Amino acid sequence: MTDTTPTHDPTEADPPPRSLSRRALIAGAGVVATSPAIALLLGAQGSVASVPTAGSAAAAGGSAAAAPVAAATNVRRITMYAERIDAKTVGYGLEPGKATVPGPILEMWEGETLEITLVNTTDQRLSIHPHGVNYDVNSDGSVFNDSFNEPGQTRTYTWSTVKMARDRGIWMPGSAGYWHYHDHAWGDHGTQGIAAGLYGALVVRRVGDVLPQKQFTMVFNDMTINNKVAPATPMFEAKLGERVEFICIGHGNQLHTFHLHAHRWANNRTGLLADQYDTSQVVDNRDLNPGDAFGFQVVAGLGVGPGAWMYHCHVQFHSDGGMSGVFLVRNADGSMPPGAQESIDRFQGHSHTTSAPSGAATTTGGAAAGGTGPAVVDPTGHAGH
Ligand SMILES: [Cu+2]
Repeated sequence: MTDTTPTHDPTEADPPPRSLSRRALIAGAGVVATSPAIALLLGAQGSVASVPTAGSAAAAGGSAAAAPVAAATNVRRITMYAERIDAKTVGYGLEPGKATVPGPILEMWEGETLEITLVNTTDQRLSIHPHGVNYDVNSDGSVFNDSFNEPGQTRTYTWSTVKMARDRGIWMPGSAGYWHYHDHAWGDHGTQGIAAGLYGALVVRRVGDVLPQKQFTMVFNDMTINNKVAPATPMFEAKLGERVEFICIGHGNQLHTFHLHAHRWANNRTGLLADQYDTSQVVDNRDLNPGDAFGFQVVAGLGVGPGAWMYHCHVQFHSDGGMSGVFLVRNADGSMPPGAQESIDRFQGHSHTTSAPSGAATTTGGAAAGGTGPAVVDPTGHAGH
C-alpha cells in the first residue's frame, strides 16, 4: 500500500480540482461550496453562497472587518417534513416522502435567520428544537412553552444567529459552530421523537471557514449509530485527499466516546489548526454524550493512505454491541484500495456479541437496537444524504 500513500499534504500543493487549500483561502481565492448539502442549504439562495469571496480572506486573516455576510433582512425560509419512515422510525426531510435519519444537515452563515416551516404528517405531537442559535419562546419547540406541532399541524420556527464582533476591544463569540436539532415534544421532552430518529446536524459557519467536499452526520443514539446497529451502520465514503467533515452528535441515555481510525483533528471549532502557534489539542477520540455535538474536518487518508478504516464508540461494550462502522477511503481515482473489500466483507459478516453487561440491554431505546441487523451497508455512505 505504500505506493498509494500520499507523499505530500494535499491541502498544501497540487490539490485536486475541487479541493480548497488553506493557502488559497488565505490568499483570497475564496470558498467554493462543493457539497450537495451546502449547495442546497447555503447556496440555493445565491446571495448567500456568494458571500465568502475576497472579503472572507481578509476576515480570516483578522485584518479587516467581516464581509457583509448578511443584511438584517437576510432571512431564509425552508420547509421541513416530519414523517414516519417505518413502524419504528420517524425522520425529518426537506421534501415530502424524503425523510431520513439523521435529518438533513442544516447550514447557516453567522448573521442569517432561518425560518423553518415544519409540516407534521404524523399522528404525534412533535417539534424542531435547535442548539446553538437564538430563538424566542414561540420557536422553542418545547411542550413547556406550548411551542410545538400538534399531530398534522404546520408551524413555523425562527432561528437567528449573530456574527462574531469586537466590542470595546473584546471579541464576542458569534453563533458559528457544530450544533444540532431534534424533537422536543414527543414524550414531553422529545424522548420518544429522538429515539425514533427525529434529529440532525446544524452547522453555523463564519466567513472564512473552509468548506468541506463531503459531509457526514454520525449520531450516537443510545446503543445505535444513526438508529442502526452493525453491520447495518452507515459506510461513509471518500476518495483519497478529499476534505471530509464529520458532524457527531450524542443522544439517548448512554455515555459514549467517538473514535475514528487513522485520522486525527484539532479539538477546536474547526478541527483544523489555525497556524503553527495554535495550541489546540490534536485528538482522535472524543466524548459524545447526550446533547453533545462536535464537528471536525479531515483530509481522507492523509498520511496513512486509502483503506477501510473503522469508526466506533470506544466504550467497549458499546462497540461490541454494534456501535461501529466503516469509513472507506478509496483511491484518488475512486477505485478500491487493496484489502478494503476484504475488510468490508469481514465487517458485514461480523455479528456483535451478546455478552454486553446487563445495563446495556435495558437501555437500547433506538429503533434498530437489539438485533443483528441485515448484512446491508448503506451504499450511499450516509443515511441522511
Ligand atoms: Cu457508546
